[in-house]
Amino acid sequence: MVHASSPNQTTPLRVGMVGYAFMGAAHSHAWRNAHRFFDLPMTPQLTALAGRNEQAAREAADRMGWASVETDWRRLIERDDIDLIDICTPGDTHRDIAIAALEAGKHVLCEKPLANSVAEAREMTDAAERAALAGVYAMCGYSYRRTPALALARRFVEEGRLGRIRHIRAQYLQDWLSDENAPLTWRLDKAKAGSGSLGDIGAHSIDMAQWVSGLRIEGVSAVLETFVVERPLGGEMVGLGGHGQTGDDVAKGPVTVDDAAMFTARFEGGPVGIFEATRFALGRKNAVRLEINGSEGSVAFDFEESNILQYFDGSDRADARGFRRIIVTEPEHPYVGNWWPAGHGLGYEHNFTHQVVDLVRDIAGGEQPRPSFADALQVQRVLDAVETSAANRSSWQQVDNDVEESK
Ligand code: SOE
Repeated sequence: MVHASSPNQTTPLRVGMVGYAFMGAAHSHAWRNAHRFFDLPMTPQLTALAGRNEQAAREAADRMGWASVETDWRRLIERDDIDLIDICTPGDTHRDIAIAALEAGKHVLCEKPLANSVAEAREMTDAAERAALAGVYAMCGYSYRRTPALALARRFVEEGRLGRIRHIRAQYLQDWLSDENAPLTWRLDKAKAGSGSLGDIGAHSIDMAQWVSGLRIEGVSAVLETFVVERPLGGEMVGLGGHGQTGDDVAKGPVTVDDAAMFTARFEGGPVGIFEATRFALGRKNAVRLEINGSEGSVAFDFEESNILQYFDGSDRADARGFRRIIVTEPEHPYVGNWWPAGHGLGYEHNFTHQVVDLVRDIAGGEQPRPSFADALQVQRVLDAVETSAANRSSWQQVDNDVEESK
């Protein structure tokens, strides 16, 4: 492993990544570019990529800039020339890979949601906390924390610009499952993905709402729905929707997760929240929305206009009040100063680059990167409470927020 003490400009951080589909591509881009735009105390090296299909993994490695390939993640972890394991695989693999990596003294970046159950997330958190004592760190990839407009919203909350928070409204809307013939992929298989819209995208909303507001969810009442209960087999297990085969004789398999998740929530200190996550919102591609209303002001965000933060300042003159549309591209805004001149805008991939920047700086500085596995375990507890509530006709479910887990 790389030791946290006295890193310098030339200290490499040798990364081994497991998985190479959508998230793997986004992470590869980040590992390749972070140090080219930000001063980093360590330089990421794309040392090895692991995937079971050797030919496909080699093609992905060549395309995305990885120096070597392994066909077994265990071998990746055994290698002496790897300092950090980046987990970009479905949720059913997270626990085993993360724990083995941490026990081998490798730092870990793990895609969200942290695991497929609270029990797995708890084990991973225990392993992460043991490893942190030796300066080996783990972080979960709730990447929207690194969207500049959302980081600005959090700054406004911390500065007290919103006053006392009353409403937190979060939606995550996609439409790639609207087509009933879209094929069955791993994201629709409970054994692989843990849950559907809830864990895939609702988990982002939960993390984002809690992180921006600084408040944890205490309890929920939920509804889950599966609209299309079976789908054509043979879908790419790595991609999103696409077009499956049609016709009566097409073999189909069961969808075992929710298509849509909705819940009301109470936050600590009094605010109420409403959440919606769906992959059936026809026309909405990646509408990650958050609105917070306080006694002094409001903020509103939609990832479909990801460079904009809307801000209402209740102290403005009554005749001039209205939501301001802040274009979050000024050097004063979080992360933005290292990119383009004002007004030129950032995109989805920048979240992952910023995630790498923060992770590398924390590792080098001997600081726990956030969201920690403990933070992600708490999100997992909210997901669990939502599922329990929905299974019990929306009965109220307290979230078991452990006191020892920090926010
Ligand atoms: C698919 O719904 C997905 O790729 C999520 O898994 C990601 O976390 C989200 O950022 C984009 O959509």
